[in-house]
Amino acid sequence: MLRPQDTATREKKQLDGLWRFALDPDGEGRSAGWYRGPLPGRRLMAVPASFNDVVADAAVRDYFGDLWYQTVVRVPRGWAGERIVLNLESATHRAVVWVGETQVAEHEGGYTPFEADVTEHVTPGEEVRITVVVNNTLSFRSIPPGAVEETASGKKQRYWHDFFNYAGLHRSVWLYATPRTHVSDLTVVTGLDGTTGTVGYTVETEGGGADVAVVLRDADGAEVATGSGASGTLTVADVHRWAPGDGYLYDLEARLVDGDGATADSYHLKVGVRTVEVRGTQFLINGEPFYFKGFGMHEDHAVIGKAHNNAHLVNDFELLEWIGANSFRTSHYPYSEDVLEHADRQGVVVIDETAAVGLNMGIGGGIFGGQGYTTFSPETANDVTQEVHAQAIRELIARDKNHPSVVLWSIANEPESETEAAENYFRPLFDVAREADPTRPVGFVNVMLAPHGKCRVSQFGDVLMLNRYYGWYVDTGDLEAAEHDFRAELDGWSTDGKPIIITEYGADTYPGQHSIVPEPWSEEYQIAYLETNHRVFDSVEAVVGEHVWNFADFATTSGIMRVGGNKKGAFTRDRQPKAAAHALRRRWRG
Ligand code: BDP
Repeated sequence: MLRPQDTATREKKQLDGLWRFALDPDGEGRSAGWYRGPLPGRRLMAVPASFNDVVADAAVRDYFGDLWYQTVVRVPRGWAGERIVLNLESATHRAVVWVGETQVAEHEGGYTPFEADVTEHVTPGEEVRITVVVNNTLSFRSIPPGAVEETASGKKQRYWHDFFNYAGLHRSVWLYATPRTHVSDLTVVTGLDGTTGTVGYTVETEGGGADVAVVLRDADGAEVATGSGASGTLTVADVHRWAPGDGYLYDLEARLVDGDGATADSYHLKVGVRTVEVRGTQFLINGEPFYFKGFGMHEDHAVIGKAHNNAHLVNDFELLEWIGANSFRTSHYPYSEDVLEHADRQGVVVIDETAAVGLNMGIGGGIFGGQGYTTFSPETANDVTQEVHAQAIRELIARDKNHPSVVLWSIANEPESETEAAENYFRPLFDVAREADPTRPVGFVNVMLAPHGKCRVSQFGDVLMLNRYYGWYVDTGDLEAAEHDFRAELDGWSTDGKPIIITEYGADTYPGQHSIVPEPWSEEYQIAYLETNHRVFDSVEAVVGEHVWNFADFATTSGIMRVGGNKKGAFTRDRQPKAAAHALRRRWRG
């Protein structure tokens, strides 16, 4: 799906702002037809935002079920005769959308966009009511999974991922207009042959016959290549490569040309010319070995929760630059497209992950064992779940396939992977990813419970991504043992002959907690822990990356393992450096 754009033939209108908002604890809104008129009550909600922390009420924060959003918008009068589309960048975790009294869209999955052609339901120049019912309940049929359990105090939402289940309209909502004959999709695949770059392109069209013309311009706007036809390959002599630290972008314009030679539609795509390849234990970008330095992150901020915000976006990237990070993982869900576009521009490398987190009943919220369910079974994660998961992979790749920053797909974080059931569940999902994108490596993130020799899913990945907490969850406080045990495990993984990225290692640290002796939770221990891990990585050739868990402290479910959130950040939640941030900066910037 193409992002809404303003071009010579297109116009977009952002619907962000204050929307009417109502919780629906009795689940009556759908049958009562709340979309037929103004929502009950007087509450307003910011869009984009997670609703949870905006309202000062525990019952709202922990609410699960249907939540309703509504706005009234005037359709620009200049859009008469155009195709008009309503686009939601994310509705967590699912939604139904009405325009006036007509249902126009339904979508499962909280972190990928969806849209509806609403041309027949709106009149340019007039107002229209848009109502969205978002549902944030997690079940064994959702990605991520969860369960609603009966407790002495009523029904409670349970889930097995270690971050707060923020929900709502986290990203922008758009109304946009395109010509009836329009570009509906665009795919590029880039290559390098010495100093010559290639840009293979495919343009999909809807709404009638038109010829396709493409133009590639450099960052200064000078034309460097042209092509015609729905697909083809452009060559660029003396290409300026997209590379880590050098986010050089060309602009590809796809134009539909009608019988008179006039432009019927125009769409622009930023293109970074680079290659990605796994060779033996190396991860190559533009044919050169790349070492990942950075973090697993979260979209997580005070008040707005998981909402996208441009000031926070720029600030987080400034901090990545300050500390010397060259990459991050979108743990544990697809991030806003604004994040990917910024990574493209900044030359920051991204491991792009689906929202499949918590598919492991051996672990939950940092606590091992005893979750009371079997991960894969007809009643828990089953064929239906697998199809929802497959769709999540397809939608992630469809959205992000053209970003040069994205070099690797992660189809799940720490799922159960040591059983036959896991092997059967995941085998076809790797095929789904490779079919959707034959050009990038695919992997999943392995958990400590499935070490080398026991994991039955890592055989399918091109890269090994390992989350390991030697010195924290195991060998707690004993860094000497941690160093020994971690190295021994990595020696095992090294025999697989694939690159290893340590996608998580980290120690909870309470800022301001100090200790002369190696005391977990102290700032000194976090540094000593990281240094121990780094000694191990530096001694294992197959290790091609280190992503500290986490970039910043973040909100999670409350419990005996967490003090005001997960405190493994190098930065605090409000982005102040802990001592470890300075230590990482010394290592990464030299
Ligand atoms: C891993 C998870 C991550 C957690 C982290 C932790 O991948 O989401 O937050 O450990 O325990 O299990 O801090």
